[in-house]
Amino acid sequence: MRIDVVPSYLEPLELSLPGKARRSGLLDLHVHDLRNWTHDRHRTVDDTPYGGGAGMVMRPEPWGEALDVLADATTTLVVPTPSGIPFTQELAAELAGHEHLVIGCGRYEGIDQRVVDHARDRMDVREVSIGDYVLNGGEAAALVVVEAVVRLLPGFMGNPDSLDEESHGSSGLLEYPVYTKPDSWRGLDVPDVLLAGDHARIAAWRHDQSVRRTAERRPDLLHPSTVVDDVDVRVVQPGDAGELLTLQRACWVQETWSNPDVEMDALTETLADVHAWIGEGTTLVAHVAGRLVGAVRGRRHDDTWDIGRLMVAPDLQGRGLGRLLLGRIEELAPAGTTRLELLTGAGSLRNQRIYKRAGFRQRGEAGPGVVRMSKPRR
Ligand code: JD8
Repeated sequence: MRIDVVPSYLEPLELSLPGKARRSGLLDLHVHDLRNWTHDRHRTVDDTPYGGGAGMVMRPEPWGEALDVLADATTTLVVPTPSGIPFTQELAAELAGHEHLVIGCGRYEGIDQRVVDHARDRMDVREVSIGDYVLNGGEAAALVVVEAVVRLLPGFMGNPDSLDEESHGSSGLLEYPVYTKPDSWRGLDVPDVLLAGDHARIAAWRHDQSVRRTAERRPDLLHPSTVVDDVDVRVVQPGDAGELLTLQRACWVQETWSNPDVEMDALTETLADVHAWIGEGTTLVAHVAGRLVGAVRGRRHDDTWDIGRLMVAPDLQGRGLGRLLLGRIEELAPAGTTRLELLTGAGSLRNQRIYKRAGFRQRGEAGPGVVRMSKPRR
């Protein structure tokens, strides 16, 4: 593969991985100074923006001439920009199959838009962003793109299988935690399963760790079916009360661990109390393989849809089931309600993270050790 990078000061490209790829002949890498395509004494590459505004814009002419020389119809022009499509492992893998990439690194407020518009009629152009934050230029992004693409070049990775187990690899899960010697360090031990040599149990543990991490940190990556196979979510029936009482007690015991000073009425509720609360508002229950594994209730208070009793069986937590139930009960918010609200333990940080990811924001205390979280109804 040949890669041309404009403009030039990308010495880091000489080091590390691209350097190794060059030495192994897999990569033909060239970096160029855009000023080589200027003709004025000051070698000017920028000018003031049409329409006014702060900063400078990169002139089209040097870019046009550079691409006339460096690119042709087989080229893919990659232009890092905060307004680009997300640069992902999938896109990196696609680009790794291309013959020639030109990566155009902008500076200042960006490159005159006509450069990309003109190129689109002549070659494949990808405007990409490496993340939802703002850099001062495209160079760092070019480094990211080059490294992510080059390491996928056929023949580059010593053991290509390891690519599958990586985050964002073919499993779509985040990678599992890794350990090496010593097996005990500063009082922290390596998980026994990794020392026992039972490869089937190690593989199962690693997969479970990957699913838990992904649900915890990137539930957006989890395909609903990965959450928990064939979840059936329906409106509660009186006959569910018994299982609900069991689930409730299990979940609230857990809540006492992270909120030791909070009075947990639900812990001492009886079957009759359960029948009472499922009689108010709308309660959804989730079943997996016929087992009641989750629940959530919504009740209307004036313009607020009051969400509560969100429970997930302890052995199935961390797999997105809570998000699933939260999303379902949100959808049932009656017309005329403008806000969604819920209460949770001040110590229930994991729950709060799930609610924050779902758009809820803390709205102060709702009593000793209990916080109120809410969000506008969509
Ligand atoms: C290229 C100029 C700076 C951007 C005014 C700050 C990518 N994920 C990303 N964040 N930022 C970039 C990026 C920023 C760039 C250029 C990429 C060229 N700038 C500009 C617009 C606002 N300044 C990026 N990929």
